[in-house]
Amino acid sequence: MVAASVIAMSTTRDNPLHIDRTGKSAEEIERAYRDFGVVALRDFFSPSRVAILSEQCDLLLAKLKAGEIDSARIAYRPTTAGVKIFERFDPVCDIAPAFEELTRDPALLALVRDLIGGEPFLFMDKVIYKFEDDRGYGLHQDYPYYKLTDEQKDSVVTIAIAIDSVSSEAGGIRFYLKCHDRVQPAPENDPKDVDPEAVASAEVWDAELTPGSLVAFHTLTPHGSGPNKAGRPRRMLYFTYMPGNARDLRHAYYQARIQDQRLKS
Ligand SMILES: O=C(O)CCC(=O)C(=O)O
Repeated sequence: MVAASVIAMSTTRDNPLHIDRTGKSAEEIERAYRDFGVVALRDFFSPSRVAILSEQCDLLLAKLKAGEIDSARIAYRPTTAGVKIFERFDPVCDIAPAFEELTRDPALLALVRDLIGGEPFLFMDKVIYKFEDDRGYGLHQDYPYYKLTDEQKDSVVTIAIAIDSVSSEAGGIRFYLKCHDRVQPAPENDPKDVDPEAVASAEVWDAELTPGSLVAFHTLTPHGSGPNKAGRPRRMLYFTYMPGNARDLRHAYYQARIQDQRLKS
């Protein structure tokens, strides 16, 4: 049974996309993920766990302000006025014990195992703070950014965990449903992104999440986000998993990111 408040947020009433984990079988969750390319599970983590994650965010921010964090893991984005603003730590788990512990949470790993069909390896981990006026992300699929092989594309999942509540006003994420069967055409000047025209007829889902809820989305699911107009940060964790040992791939991904950071600074 889908909760009434959730139905109101969904694009269609029969859409099992945004579901309450209680009473849902692993098969139902996996089917929703396979069909739509995204599935949201409400209140996956308890309020006390969320409080620990929130404290971890505050601690990291205090370290950032004290100049104690290596610049290679700090990323900025533009505000709506085009000013550079701090956005995320990427990677983060090696400097954040509460996040690292969460990546090994048994319920989370069981979910990921079901979705990727193998033993999860943490390929990418980051925390996005999305402060007020952060402009958000253009429409994209993660796949071209991760430099994966064609065989890997169906077995990579990102788990986005809400630490604060997420809504369109707070720079929430829009997911384009049932578009994860291919690499979508890119616009002329952004070869890694998705041309909005290519998915214009797709049904969309604007994520509305309570703290502790999560969204699992396929590496080919087009998504983007708007500016944060909520007058508060909108903090989310992103863990990307793939099966097997992807240590070299993870290393190559982060080496390339560090190189990019150096070129930008
Ligand atoms: O957190 C957001 O607003 C979007 C993040 C996103 O799209 C990404 O990291 O791929």
